[in-house]
Amino acid sequence: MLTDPFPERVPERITERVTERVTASFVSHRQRRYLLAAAAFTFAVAVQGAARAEEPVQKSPPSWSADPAVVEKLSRSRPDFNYRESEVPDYELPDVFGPLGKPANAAGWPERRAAILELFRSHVYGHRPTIDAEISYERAEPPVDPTRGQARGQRVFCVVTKGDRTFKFPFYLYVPATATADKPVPLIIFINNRTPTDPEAMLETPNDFWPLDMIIEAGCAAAVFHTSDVDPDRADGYLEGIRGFLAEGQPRARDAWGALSAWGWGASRIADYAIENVPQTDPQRLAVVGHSRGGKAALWAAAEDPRFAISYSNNSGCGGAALSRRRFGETIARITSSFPHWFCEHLTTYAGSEPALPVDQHQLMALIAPRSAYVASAAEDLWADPRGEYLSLVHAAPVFELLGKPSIQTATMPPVDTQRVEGPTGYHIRSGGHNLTRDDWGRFLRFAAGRFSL
Ligand code: GTR
Repeated sequence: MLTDPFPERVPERITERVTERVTASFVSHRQRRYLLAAAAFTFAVAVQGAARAEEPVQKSPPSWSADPAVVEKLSRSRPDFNYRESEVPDYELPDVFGPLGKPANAAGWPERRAAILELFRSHVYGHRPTIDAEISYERAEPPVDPTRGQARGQRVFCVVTKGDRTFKFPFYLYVPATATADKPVPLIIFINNRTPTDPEAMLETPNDFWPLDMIIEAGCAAAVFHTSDVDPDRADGYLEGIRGFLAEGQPRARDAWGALSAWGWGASRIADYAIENVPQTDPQRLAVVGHSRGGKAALWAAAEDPRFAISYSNNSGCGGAALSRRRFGETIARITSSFPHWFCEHLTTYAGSEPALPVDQHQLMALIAPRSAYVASAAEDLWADPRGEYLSLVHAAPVFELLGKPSIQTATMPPVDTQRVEGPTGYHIRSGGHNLTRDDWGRFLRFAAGRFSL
């Protein structure tokens, strides 16, 4: 059992200076502990020096660490899972550049990227099939406008036709009333995994999970679809969703796509629709957002579809932003037995043997580089491993760097309820539990304003 690798109480300002760029994928967990111990020592010397000179030591807010009371409570309620930093097993991450190693320069990245993508497809999310079907769109009656004149809405069906069979899924798209083809706006596509969106209900009660009012006010167009309309969120829903439809009822292969990938595919079909049919939206400024299982899908959506300029994952945890090798909170064994339909079947091979998995989730962030990856955690959502979610971004930094877009590299986490933005990457940890709130959206939209020059 190892001690916490991150000296939480060390003021961040000083730790940052000493540990910056200690993030390359070839630095093992053990080496990092050594470097961080050195950082702590340097800090102690600095503090001593400051005390001698009788200069006031500048106080920075402490970086986040889990509330011991929450750790205790969760450890009691789920004793089979680890919530203690001190019990995170020693681990060594796969090289962030994948099996081909670090290239001499950015020109070598596409080949590395392709190899990593293939590993994720084969071992984690599955391969999407070749789509031998026709895809078209049907507009239904326009929906009511909960923004009261600030936006124009559409209700659309994506229609997939194969021979004489069809599969349809609906989505909503709202464009700010001021957007024109000459002044197109970013489009933020939300993968909704909770209560289906109902604009009628939003007339009465604003929707905090998908706050259309905030998105429109920020100057962006907004689209939303429900996960289960594309592929049911049930282990026995295969034949009712797009996967079963395209496979013509054939059982799925061990490395075929899971529901997370199908949901990401749905987001890409909305992107297609907007690019072709909604000139008020800007194809260069597309974002995809998801919470929890939707957050896992949003990351993979951006890995599969390079048109997404930003991928936001909120509390995405295991199989999302969190490093699997930390085995903190939810594990591969748990997720593949509770939600076997989310991933490719092959992922079950790594239940209890994470070190054998040829990739880890920092490489999922790397697949998004040099585009934007935004990770959000919640302080009490230890099941999703906030530190593991943050570290994925940090360990992807060498790829962002290679591609000329330096990203978050600071090993210590930011304090709760603050936002850290570095180049194309962003992170925050909100106080409270597992949820997507207006507070999270506020930070997402601030980040979008920066990236999309709003
Ligand atoms: C949990 C699951 C998580 C997360 C969450 C959600 O039960 O263990 O991986 O995805 O559901 O989607 O809300």
